[in-house]
Amino acid sequence: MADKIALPVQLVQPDGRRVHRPDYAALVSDVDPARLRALYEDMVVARRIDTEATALQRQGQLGIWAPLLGQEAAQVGSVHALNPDDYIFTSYREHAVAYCRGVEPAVMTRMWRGCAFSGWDPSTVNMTNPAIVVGSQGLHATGYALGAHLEGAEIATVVYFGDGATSQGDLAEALGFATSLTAPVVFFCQNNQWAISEPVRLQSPTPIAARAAGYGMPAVQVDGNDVLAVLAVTREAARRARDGGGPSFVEAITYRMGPHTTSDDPTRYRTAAESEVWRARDPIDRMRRLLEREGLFDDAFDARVQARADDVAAELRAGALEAPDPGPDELFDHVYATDHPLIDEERAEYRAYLDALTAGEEAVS
Ligand SMILES: Cc1ncc(C[n+]2csc(CCOP(=O)(O)OP(=O)(O)O)c2C)c(N)n1
Ligand SMILES: [Mg+2]
Repeated sequence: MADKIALPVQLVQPDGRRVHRPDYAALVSDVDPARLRALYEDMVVARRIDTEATALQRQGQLGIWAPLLGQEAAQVGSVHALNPDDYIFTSYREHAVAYCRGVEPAVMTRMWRGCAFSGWDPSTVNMTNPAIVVGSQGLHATGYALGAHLEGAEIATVVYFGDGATSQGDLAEALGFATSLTAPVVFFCQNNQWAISEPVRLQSPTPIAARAAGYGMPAVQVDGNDVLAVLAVTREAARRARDGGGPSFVEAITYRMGPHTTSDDPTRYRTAAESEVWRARDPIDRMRRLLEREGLFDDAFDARVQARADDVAAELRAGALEAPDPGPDELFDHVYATDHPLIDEERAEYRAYLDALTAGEEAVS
């Protein structure tokens, strides 16, 4: 069956030229030179955060890291479309979203270093901690959006997930509930072509966005390496949610240029030729070419952006290395919001066990 999805929305070509697309261009007509430069800077800084965290993992300072390399435009463009009171639910790869939302880069590394059970307080930035259980955040977002809708809050809730997550039951349930109950949620799928070693064609023989029609929700495919196009389509979907128009589905077509995580070796399952094709579509190069064409890129700006990226990377490294290890008791602190007798009992039992170990060591020495 033929899909009914139009060509992916694109506003900037890989060579930096603008695409004549008045309908979507109108949604970003307010994006002035300063905002264009800010989008570029955020992408460069996000990539630097990613590089630094990857280096820290290779140096044994983080247990694992999930690189966002290649997905900077999908993340920066979409988060720039949101208001501070819009609420964000994410998976484990949305470091650029977290950065733009105001999460300190060093704080992002804590979970990956194994010294925090999650990371930040979601209520301070209106963005949840990373969901590792693939697709689970779809249901959390739909529930949150529904609650906001019932309370009359005019906000959008955005949920980020991958192409692989669309094969999860949780996502199917979330899409069903969201349309049946008119939940103001934006389903933002970063189709980065791979779910670890499984190519997207195994997740869906039709375009992923085409599935949304079956649930009765509007969907759009966008060039996920085009930060302006992503900004435009996400603004449209978020506005629909805030205006009571219900859920929308955005499929951002992008590419995971790096490994799934630092534990993965993608050369075992994909070709260098494929990666080369996507290297030519690098989202940061594209934005740089646009800025150059429009006379907005010069040495001073370049130096300023690089200096900012270096500062953020230094902060990330220092903060990650300084993060104190949690005490063993902290394991019990976040199970329930309030005290619970069973947890108290388990904490006491675990303490007694640790004391016995220490006593044993002292006896031996
Ligand atoms: C419910 C569940 N099943 C399996 C996994 C293991 N797992 C972690 S990431 C991943 C692939 C997810 O791919 P995708 O949704 O495309 O996101 P991406 O990693 O590409 O950003 C899998 C299978 C998991 N974390 N949770
Ligand atoms: Mg994927």
